[in-house]
Amino acid sequence: MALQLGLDTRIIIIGCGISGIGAAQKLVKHGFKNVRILEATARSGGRVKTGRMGDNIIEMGANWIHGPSEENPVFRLARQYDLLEPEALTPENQAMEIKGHPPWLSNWFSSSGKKLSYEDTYPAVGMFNDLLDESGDYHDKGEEPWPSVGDFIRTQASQRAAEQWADEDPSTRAMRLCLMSTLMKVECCVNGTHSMDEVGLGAYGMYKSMPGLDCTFPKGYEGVVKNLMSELPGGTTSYRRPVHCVHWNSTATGEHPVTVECEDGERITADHVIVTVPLGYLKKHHSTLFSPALPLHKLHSVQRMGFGTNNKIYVEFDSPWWDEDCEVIYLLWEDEVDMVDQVPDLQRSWIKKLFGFTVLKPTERYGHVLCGWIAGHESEYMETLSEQEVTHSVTQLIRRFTGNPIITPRSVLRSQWFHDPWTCGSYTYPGTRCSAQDLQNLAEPLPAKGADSQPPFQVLFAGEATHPCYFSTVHGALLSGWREADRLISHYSSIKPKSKL
Ligand code: 6YU
Repeated sequence: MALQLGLDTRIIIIGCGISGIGAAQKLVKHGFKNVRILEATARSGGRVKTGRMGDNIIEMGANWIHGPSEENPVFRLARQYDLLEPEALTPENQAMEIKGHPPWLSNWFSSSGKKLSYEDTYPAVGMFNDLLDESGDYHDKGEEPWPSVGDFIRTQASQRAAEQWADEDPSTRAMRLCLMSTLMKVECCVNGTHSMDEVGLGAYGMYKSMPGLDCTFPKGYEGVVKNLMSELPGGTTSYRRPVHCVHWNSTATGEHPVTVECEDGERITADHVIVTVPLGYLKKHHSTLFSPALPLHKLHSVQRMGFGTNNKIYVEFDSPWWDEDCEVIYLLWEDEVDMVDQVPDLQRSWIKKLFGFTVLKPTERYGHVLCGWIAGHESEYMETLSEQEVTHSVTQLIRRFTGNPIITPRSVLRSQWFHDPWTCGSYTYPGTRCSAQDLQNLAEPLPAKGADSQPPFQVLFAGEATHPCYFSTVHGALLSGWREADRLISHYSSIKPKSKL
């Protein structure tokens, strides 16, 4: 059988996140015997990271399966491993077309301590959602009349507000524009960017959503990781083994063209290395991670693609201050008529970037726990503060917006993805100068087949940032790992055994 060829080939995978695990699982399943994962930290899962807050299971990284339906491989695995609630499996849930924005029931609070009604909020929410939908269309149109999604939304919203809300009193118009500032901050979190001014209008539509109403894992996202890991032979992964440099195209090592140099000085030779480190890490360390250096076109794509920060701040209360059916709480600052998504002074007003909270459901399981969301440089600054300082700012914020001067959280817990040395941020977004070519360049192996006289596919690239339309997600990461495993599988399947003389 042709596939038997190459099964002894040495394959090293850098990173034990979902893409690295997926690549290893597929290679092992196909009979490759010499697969090894080198992971910098002491755990598997990377940005899939389940934690605890008291008795509650919470997610520090990935939260939902985005688009849980048949074509989503994470959904299929979660179903196979029996990790989901029955509701997530229903045909109705799988068929819902939400385009990345679940139709959650919301409560709106303003900075003067007022609760807004549905009538107050729906005109601006409707206009904003239309503008977001329209932003996605520019990719297929092949034109980019504004450089960024932020510019497009801001100009169009001002114009449409002047036309459509001309008869409203000035305070109503102002409140609606402030509401759009909050929704811009929501989008900063969704996209993992500092500002929507940094997300390319033409590139925004490269991201594709799948049908299905986003769902969570009652016992934690890491269930997927644990089940996948159990399919690998024991000892496949070496933990606390950061890689310092991948030496490729090397003729000095005899049979094996690649040498992986670990930070502890160990040097491991290989035929192929699959690099799955996050784009944030690659941006910071590319010059030391590869020798020879990355080709220029690949490096430019690493630099052009965006990688930003989105953090969570979990807050637990003794009793709720939101409606029983509420799924998301939005905070509206009454001085933000300019549709801003950045604060003027990080130290004094970083907390203004927090758009609000999602409510952990069901209440019977979680009690009264909210998850606050904050993106961008304000989020990176938040990471530098002590837990007490974060708790203080969140408490003051909630007191102001509820008008309740004594409300006090029982506990607070936040993530710190920007200062995680192996991630350096949260996830990928399409920057203003990006195109589909950049994602293609990120995924391109070194050297490409037939590029020169060196053996092909010495260094392969997987990870969420390398998926052409599902970047920034767990399913994108998994598919990218499977893609690179398939690349090697078909490479060895296509090699004809040499006939014996
Ligand atoms: C999703 C969601 N979600 C919230 C937050 C975060 C992310 N995502 P990994 O980093 O996992 O693995 C790499 C490993 O490499 C790691 O273990 C390192 O330690 C190791 N490493 C690094 N350097 C090394 C070295 N030198 N040597 C050895 N090892 C090294 N995705 O599907 N649903 O709800 C969220 C969310 C706070 C931080 C998310 C979500 C993103 C996923 O978590 C992420 O993509 C994958 O886990 C990455 O796996 P990986 O294997 O590639 O890397 C236009 C437009 C766009 C709109 N985008 C909308 C999409 C929305 C994205 N949603 C995110 C939202 C949340 C809330």
